[in-house]
Parts: sequence; C-alpha cells; structure tokens
Amino acid sequence: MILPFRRLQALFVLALTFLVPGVVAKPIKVGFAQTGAESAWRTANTQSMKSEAEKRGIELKFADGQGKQENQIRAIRSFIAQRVDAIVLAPIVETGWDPVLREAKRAGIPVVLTDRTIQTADESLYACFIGSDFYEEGRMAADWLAKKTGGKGSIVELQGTPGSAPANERRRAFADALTKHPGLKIIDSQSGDFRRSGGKEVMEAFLKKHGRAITVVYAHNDDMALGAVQAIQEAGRKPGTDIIIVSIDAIKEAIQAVVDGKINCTVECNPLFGPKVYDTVTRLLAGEKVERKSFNKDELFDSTNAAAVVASRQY
Ligand code: GYE
Repeated sequence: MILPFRRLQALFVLALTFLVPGVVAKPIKVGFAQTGAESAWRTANTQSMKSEAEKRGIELKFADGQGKQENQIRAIRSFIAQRVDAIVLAPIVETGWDPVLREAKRAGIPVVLTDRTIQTADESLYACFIGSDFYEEGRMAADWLAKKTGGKGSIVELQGTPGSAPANERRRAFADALTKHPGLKIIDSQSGDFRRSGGKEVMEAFLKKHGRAITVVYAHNDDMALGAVQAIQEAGRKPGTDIIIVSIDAIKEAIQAVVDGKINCTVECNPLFGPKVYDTVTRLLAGEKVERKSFNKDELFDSTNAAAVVASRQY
C-alpha cells in the first residue's frame, strides 16, 4: 500500500519520538469544520471537540460555518492550505461536497465525517463516519408515540435544517413508521432550522392555522420543541397535556421539561463524541484500519426514566 505523503510524515514524526531521545513529536494538527451554533446539542458537541483536543495536546483549528455550506467549504480549503494532518467535517447538508473533498484527497489529508452523513458517488472521498443513526431515532420517536396515543392523533412536524441528514432521516423514519398507524396523521410540516426561535415561530403559525385540531408535535430536535412549548403556553394551552410533544436530542433542559410534564418524550442523540473522533484520527494517521461507519448508542427518555437521569446529565 502506498501511504499518502501526509500520513508518511505523521508516521515519521511518531517514529522519531521513540527512536531519538529528546526529540519531541509535533502535535497533531486537526481542522474541524463545524456547522454553526444553532442548538444546545451543537454547543455541547463543539465543547466536546475542543476540550478533548486540549486534553490530548492536539492542535485544533476550529471553524464555525455559521449555518452556511459555503463557509464550511472555505474552511476546508484553508485547512488544506495550512497543511493540517486531518480534517473533521460536520456537514450542514448532505449534498455538494465532492469537489472540496477531492481537493483534500489530492492533498493526502484524510477526512472524518462526524455527526451528519453526506451523499456522494465516490465513497473514497472520506475515511469514515462517526455519529448517530438518525433513522433509528425517528423510528423510536414514532413507535413511542403510537404506544402513547393508541395510534390516534393529528401531528404537526417541526423539521430541522432543510437538506441536512438529521432532518431528512428523522422525517423519513417517522413517516415510514406511521404507515403502520393510519390513525396518526401529519397535518402540517415546516422547518424551524433546529433553532428555538424557529420552533416557536413555526408553532405559532401552526396554532393560528390549525387551532385545536393539533394533538401532537413532533420536533426534529429539543430546541425547536422548547420553542413550541413557549408558543403553546402563550396560546393559553398546556404543553405535554393538551398537546403531546415528542422530540430528539435529550439535552438536559428537555429532560427537565419531561420531568415537569411539558415535553412527553425525547430520544437521545449523543453529541459527546470528541474522544471517539480523536481516537479515530490518531489511528488513521498511524495507518490503521478504522470502522467505516460507527454509530453512537442512543436511549429514549419519558416520564418513566427522566427524573432518574436529569441531575447527572452532562449536556
Ligand atoms: O439533533 C440538532 C443539531 O446534526 C444531530 O443538529 C445533529 C442535529 C441535532 O442542531 O440539535
């Protein structure tokens, strides 16, 4: 196997440290192109990536994409120009990455996808993926709802960022699961962009349009669910009682809302995978084989188990 130049270089530095006493290895340089700061989940993910890099003495170049793919593409180009050892990308949307990933490949810099997946015809453009199974999360949410409601309800859906893997997969899985429950219907669906303000605004519009016909909110993340809670309260109704709310992420504030009876269920999507990402980067740079797709294990929280975990929740 012919190793790309960057990897050879990293191996050489590694070897030197052991062979020549007194020679200190250069720290690994990692560029991380983050989507932005749209949610509490995202803040926890950024924090995990930054604190773990610091703990391990990894030089992290962090770029906040501010919700725009073109910013993330620009960041990747700048990481290539700075000759980082590896690039970590949390792709805001699924499509449109091939050209810039080809540039990274040509430069011999491995790309680790985290959090969200991409669609590409050339799977060799990234080394591996680390994150959650969004389809499985949507399925868990729908199954829980079917049990809770006995298969009856009029649902409004708060979608995440259009074109993003979690919005696409959580929507698809939920819709697929509902085909088994003809009494559960999605009566409206719109994007709140994974933001609390977005969830509140869209929910206000839904309440105006559909009034008391709404019996369920399915939010693609907790920030939007918490925004919907506010909108429902301001409309003089009781979230969690008059309207059932099911959501995804399981941030501490949402688990607290489950304890308080304002959200009924939240499916976990764990953002604390900094350690797993750097373990993988280190192994890649040492020329080891890594798992192609690695999924975090996610749980579900409702009134039966939320109180037991809320105090120790880390995000
Ligand atoms: O659910 C949401 C965030 O991609 C899994 O993005 C992530 C999602 C998460 O903004 O809160």
